[in-house]
Amino acid sequence: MDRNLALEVVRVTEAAALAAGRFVGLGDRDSADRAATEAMRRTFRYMHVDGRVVIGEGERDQAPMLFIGELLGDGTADAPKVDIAVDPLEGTNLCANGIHDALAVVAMAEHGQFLNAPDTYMDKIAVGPAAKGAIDIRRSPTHNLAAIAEAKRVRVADLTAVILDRPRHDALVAEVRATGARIRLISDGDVGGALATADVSTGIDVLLGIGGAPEGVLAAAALRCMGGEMQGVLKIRNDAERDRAHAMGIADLDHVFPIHELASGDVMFAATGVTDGFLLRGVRFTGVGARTHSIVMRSRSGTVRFLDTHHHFEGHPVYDRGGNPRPDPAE
Ligand code: VTB
Repeated sequence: MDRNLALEVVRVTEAAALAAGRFVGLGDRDSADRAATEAMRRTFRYMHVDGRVVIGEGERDQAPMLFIGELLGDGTADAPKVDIAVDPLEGTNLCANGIHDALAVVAMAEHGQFLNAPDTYMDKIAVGPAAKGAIDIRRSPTHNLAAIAEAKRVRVADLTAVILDRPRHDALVAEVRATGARIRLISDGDVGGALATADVSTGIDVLLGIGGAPEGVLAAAALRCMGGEMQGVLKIRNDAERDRAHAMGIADLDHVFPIHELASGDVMFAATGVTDGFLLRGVRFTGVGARTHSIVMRSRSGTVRFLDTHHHFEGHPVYDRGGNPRPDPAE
């Protein structure tokens, strides 16, 4: 993959964040998600890739756009073939309620490098580079926190864990509290929580608990680029989910996915803040346009870029007109 693609793909997350940014706090999660999805899909048509969605808004029959299997990019003969993982609005509730860490997210890899994750839950543990090698999801949270503290040369009481605020995590929260470690409960958005572990400025040391499996692949892509580590185990709740996992080629449902099985090879990741979050500021509209804050990175070089972009709507290219060899099937 051309290294410039990473800088191209940030346009896509910026466009999605700008679209969702209009819906912050309006209490309408579906419209916010639709706006982000439409903007992302339109902007992708201007990228010189022959892409296929592997993590998206759902199966073709439930998702009108960015469904799994959808082709993205200009699709010309010399375009690089890539697999694309998207979450146009990670944290639809966060956006609708105007709270912390709603993001627009895209990851890209060469064909076959992302886990084709079913839309089920996944138990996750994620840490930044300073605790790489210290985690083992098969061991207890108590054990992992002690190992992370040792790797970081701090006390367990100095650590902060991010955990999704859900009843399913009551026992986890009680156990973490018993170790003396601190907790940031988040109402949604564990991709943002995972990203936060890899940057010391956030004060977050580890993400623990059960969230979406597709979000696990996006988090793994980000942490590959940032030199962190992550492990995941699918949490299957019923026969339908079991069948879906099997259909996607996962035979052993108890398998521990190390980060390299979630996202392998040369990976690119971009995210733009919709609301202010751990790492990124949200969209701010100005009289003439808007400012967005994004992170763009590649696993091969390990370069992490933060982009503070000033958008001027008057001079903005019209993304949905002409010049595209791959016709839009919706038009
Ligand atoms: C998870 C998490 C996401 O939604 O998918 C969560 O990974 C849904 O969990 O980051 P519940 O079914 O318990 O609500 C997010 O928080 C936001 O999409």
